[in-house]
Amino acid sequence: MRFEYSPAPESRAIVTLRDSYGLFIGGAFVPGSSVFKTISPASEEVLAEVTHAGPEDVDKAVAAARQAYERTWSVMPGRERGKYLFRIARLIQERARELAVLETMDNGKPIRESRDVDVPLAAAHFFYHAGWADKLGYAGFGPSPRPLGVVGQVIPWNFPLLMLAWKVAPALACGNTVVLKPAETTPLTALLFAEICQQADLPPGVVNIVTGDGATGQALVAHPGIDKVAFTGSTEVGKEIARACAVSGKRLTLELGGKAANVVFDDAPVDQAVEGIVNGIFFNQGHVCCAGSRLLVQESVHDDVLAALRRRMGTLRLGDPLDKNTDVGAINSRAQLDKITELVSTGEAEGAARWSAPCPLPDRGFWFAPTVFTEVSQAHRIAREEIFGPVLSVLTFRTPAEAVEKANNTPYGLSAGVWTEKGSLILWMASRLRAGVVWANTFNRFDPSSPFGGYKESGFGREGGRHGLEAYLDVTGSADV
Ligand code: TAP
Repeated sequence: MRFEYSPAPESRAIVTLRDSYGLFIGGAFVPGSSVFKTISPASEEVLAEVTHAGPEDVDKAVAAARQAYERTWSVMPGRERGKYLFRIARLIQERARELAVLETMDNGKPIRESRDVDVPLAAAHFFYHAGWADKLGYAGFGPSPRPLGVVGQVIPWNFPLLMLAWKVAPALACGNTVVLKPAETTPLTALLFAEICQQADLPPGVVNIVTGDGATGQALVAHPGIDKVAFTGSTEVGKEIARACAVSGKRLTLELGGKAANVVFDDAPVDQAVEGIVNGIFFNQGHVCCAGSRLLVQESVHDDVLAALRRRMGTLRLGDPLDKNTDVGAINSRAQLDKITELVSTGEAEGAARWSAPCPLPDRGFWFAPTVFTEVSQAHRIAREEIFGPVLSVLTFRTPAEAVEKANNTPYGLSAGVWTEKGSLILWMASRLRAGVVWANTFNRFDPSSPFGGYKESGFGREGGRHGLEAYLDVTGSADV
């Protein structure tokens, strides 16, 4: 039986868009060298004009961050810094609906996800790190770990506000100041966050936000006034940044791409596993670094799992991201849609069997129907490369050892999932999977106290938890590291 849903759109009235946004430097919005437009990927409507930061603007932002670091933030006691972080966390909660609607408008993700995942988790990161600010001496890094200085942070478009929180909260808690560059296609919630910093009376220059494209990011990471670079994005750009930072003395953490295996054993409850598979690859349109984009299913249950999966995919509702019933929103940009389309055609050309959910696609905007490929071999590009879209590649295995070998047969190592009733098998698998996070009988669960990061080409360094603090502290010379 199929239920018909009436439209349930979230109102846009809570968001006040400005026609034009400046750069956030030294606690104020200032003009920059040129401007660009940010659009809604669901309708292609122009939302606002945003400033492009050139090298001279990046210079000003770094100078503001240095001054704030030296005069205010690094000398402020941790308990005082913590109060600002608590204030920011509460303001994110107070303005949660506004942030969620704006995120959905600029990014294209369903409001259900920005409202229930992105924004609450962003607030949770500030709450969590606020608690650490006055306890760094008890975190096991020695009695007085020191901040690093000015941090340059570059983030992608898939979780704009959440990635900002992952970066800004620990940096500030540890006594650093930041210059952050959001992605070109999703700058608006970072600019609203700048307003929240003003509302929280955060001292000017502690957080600076420079909008722009890859060239702005390049100018930021190469700037000699930066002490540490924190980057989340593609492996390709991550490698470029690693080269740019080599021998500069800058500290570096890289959170890069992934091609996670979601491994389903024959004793797993099929309906629960199917929910996990759907959440693993279709959450946020598959624009997730740790997406379960390779399904490894035990051969004996392949047909049952695939039949249940296709049935479930047939019920996914694709469309207006602001509709509270929408499961799958818009692809973030035309460029990303072209990339997904190209990789899907290579899957077909290389002989894999494609099945896409029979959902109508809106006329305007960027859309891709949830898609699953069977008859995939490990050599196919769709099994090796990160698609970063709602596309699942299915492979089979017979034994746990074969599952481990296939799961680890990737240059990436960010996450993995295991579905089985047997606790011993979960532990056996977890100790052999080369992935930063292994989920058991669930997928895509995040918590600020849990470190997140990769192996191999998925990057290095951890974000979240006590491990994440270390990336923002100078712990050299501490006795009990
Ligand atoms: P990228 O193209 O790498 O862009 C990431 C950020 O870097 C953007 O702000 C981008 O600016 C900027 N950038 C581009 N070229 C640069 C350069 N040469 N120097 C410095 N900065 C530069 O990635 P994306 O397409 O936005 O994001 C998708 C990727 O992020 C996927 O591979 C995904 O797996 C990864 N990701 C990883 C994680 C974790 S935690 N591991 C989390 C989320 C996403 P523009 O936007 O202006 O191009």
